[in-house]
Amino acid sequence: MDDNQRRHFWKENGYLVLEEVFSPAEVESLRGSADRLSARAEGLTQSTDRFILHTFGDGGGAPIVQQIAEPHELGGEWMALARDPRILDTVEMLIGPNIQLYYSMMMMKPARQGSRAPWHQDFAFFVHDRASLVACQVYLDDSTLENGCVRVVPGSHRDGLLNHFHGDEFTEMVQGDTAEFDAREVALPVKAGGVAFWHCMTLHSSHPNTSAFPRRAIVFEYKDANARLLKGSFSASEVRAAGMMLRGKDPRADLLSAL
Ligand SMILES: O=C(O)CCC(=O)C(=O)O
Repeated sequence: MDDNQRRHFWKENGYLVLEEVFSPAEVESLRGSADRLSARAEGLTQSTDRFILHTFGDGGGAPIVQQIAEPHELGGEWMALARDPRILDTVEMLIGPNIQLYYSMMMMKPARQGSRAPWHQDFAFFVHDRASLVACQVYLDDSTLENGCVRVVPGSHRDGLLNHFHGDEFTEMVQGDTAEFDAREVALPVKAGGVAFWHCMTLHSSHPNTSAFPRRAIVFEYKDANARLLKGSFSASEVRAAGMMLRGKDPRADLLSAL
């Protein structure tokens, strides 16, 4: 696909997969960094803001690291990855030239224990005044049907925000019957070194990892620097990301210089 075809595909479908963006040597080096990140959770018995742990089965085993929040704050290699032009050129094509990093999250999805992500739209977690945010997932391992690759509903980014609330409570998943999504879903297996992008309104989910292999991947959420947070559960990240301009013009620059 050339850039025009990619743009068109994205507009129609709300997702895009690029294979072989990073070389095997780069992936190997990122895996080593991911191992070092996980090692920092050694000795923890419960989750912290940084390390989200999970204990499986009867609770007798040691908790394992499921997710690591904001790895770009913990290692220069993750920040470099967030800034990599091979990613940002595509992000620019999708949301325009003024790009901020909103948050990052390492998904460890361990062998046989990585859990499912129910159907959701990322935008529900951080409603902005415009839907110009994009998730970019970089795969450190092959992502397969067996180890719980991401699934998307093509075109769902054009259908608006669905209800993620049960009464007053935000449930982190779309409420109601989701069988229709299962019927329309497209699974996105991507090899290590590949990258998947999805629109902040695109319905997506993933199944548990039933394989003997982990599915490690890092998600970067990028936003058009002009998009303003209205409400959301990522307010700490919003504070962290303030000033995290990666490319283009900071809309606050004129404001600040006028002070
Ligand atoms: O990596 C996964 O399995 C799910 C990722 C996801 O749903 C998200 O980052 O919003």
